[in-house]
Amino acid sequence: MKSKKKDVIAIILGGGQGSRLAPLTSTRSKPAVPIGGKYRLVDIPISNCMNSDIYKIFVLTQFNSASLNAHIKNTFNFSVLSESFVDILAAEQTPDNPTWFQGTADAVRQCMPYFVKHDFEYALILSGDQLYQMDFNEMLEAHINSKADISIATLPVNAKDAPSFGILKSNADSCIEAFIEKPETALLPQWESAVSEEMFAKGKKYLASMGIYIFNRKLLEDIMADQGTKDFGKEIIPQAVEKYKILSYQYEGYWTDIGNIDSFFEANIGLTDDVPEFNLFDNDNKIFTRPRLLPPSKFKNSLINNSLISEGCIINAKEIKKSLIGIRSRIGEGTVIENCYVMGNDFYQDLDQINDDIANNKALLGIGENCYIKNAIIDKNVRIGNGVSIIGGNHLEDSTATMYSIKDGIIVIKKGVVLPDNFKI
Ligand code: ADQ
Ligand code: ADP
Repeated sequence: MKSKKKDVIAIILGGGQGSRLAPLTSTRSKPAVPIGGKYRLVDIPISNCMNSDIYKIFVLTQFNSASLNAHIKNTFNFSVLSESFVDILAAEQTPDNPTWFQGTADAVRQCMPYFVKHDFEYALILSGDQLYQMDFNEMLEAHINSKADISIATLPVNAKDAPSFGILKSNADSCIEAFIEKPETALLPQWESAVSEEMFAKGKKYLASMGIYIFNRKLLEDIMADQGTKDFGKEIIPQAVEKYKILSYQYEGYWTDIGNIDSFFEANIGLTDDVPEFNLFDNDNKIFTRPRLLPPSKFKNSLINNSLISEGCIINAKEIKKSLIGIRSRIGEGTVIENCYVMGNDFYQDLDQINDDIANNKALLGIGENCYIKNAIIDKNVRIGNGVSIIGGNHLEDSTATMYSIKDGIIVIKKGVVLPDNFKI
């Protein structure tokens, strides 16, 4: 293991209510949502920290789910390294704080007593719902060299995306002179920046905040002493622009927000591209996750194209294309799966359980025979019978039912539900 960065703590904002990722977040906290077939959302920022030698990591979450605790405890056990940890800090009611975290800054404020117990000079504040690989040391070096009080990682975006982000303007020294959180489209002409020719050609003329911040410790402590501010994007950063030196650390690599069902689905399916923008097959930038000691996946008569198949699967499907198949998935003969993220299962059924289910006419864990599933997310531990058809697409309106939700044409089958034979959506 590489040497540790002693003077940095990382604070991962693990999520508010998680409503934009519902129903994936209805039984678990956002950082525990599975991605990429075998990972969890929180693995991305934690791996970026580890790849940058940062080993003092806090994950702030609105509620503390059993799955998040188990995952962190079993995966990121740095106890052999002194002063190295991944700690989950969940919103808690205390006599001073009767409420949940009221926003990103409030989450950091409520957890300050835990941070200040540690030795650090810089706090690296990260979002928990982004897919990217970034060396935070380069950003830290730029922050230190420029003698900034705060640094914000930024990237050029186009006019369609700009209203979803904090947009800023910087001077020739890359110091931020103005910042607006999520501007209306009508205001955009005032917020154009000078960007590289390559970015300009793509229409990416606006510099967006990636929600990745470095604060000097003393300044963070001072800012957090003001009880009135609840949010970094809406209050702290716009107010700080007037008072402090804020560096725009420009990044041009792959980065995407995965905070809602549509972007989460697109980012996952993007991993099945011939050359995905997010590289899981990288010797240096590994994505760390829980090692599960599962058997190799087994296939029979299946045609598989542009798909990621995780460990421990039993696959007899006819065809799988442009899909991610999660750990321990079982897929029956004749089934076709297209453009889907199947999250897999937490356990296998033994033969007795399988025989009981067959005797009781209950669908087995996994996906049955002769199903057709397209444009869908299948959460964990789902039982889909035979002859089931689930076809998502823009022809469907957003809706929520007991067993599934539809968002932006993507059908999300909820965790643990049973869809009987010949069920159709
Ligand atoms: P948003 O992503 O819209 O904009 P926000 O919803 O506040 O901002 O979320 C930032 C991160 O904090 C997310 O990972 C979220 O899950 C987490 N979070 C939100 N509320 C939380 C809470 N109460 N407790 C713990 N974690 C919480 C921000 C910035 C923009 C910037 C974009 C880039 O405000 O300026 O452009 O990020 O994505
Ligand atoms: P999620 O992916 O939804 O966050 P959890 O992590 O809470 O799920 O659940 C995963 C854990 O639950 C695994 O460790 C698995 O061993 C266990 N588990 C869940 N259901 C069963 C079951 N029916 N039989 C055995 N183990 C189970």
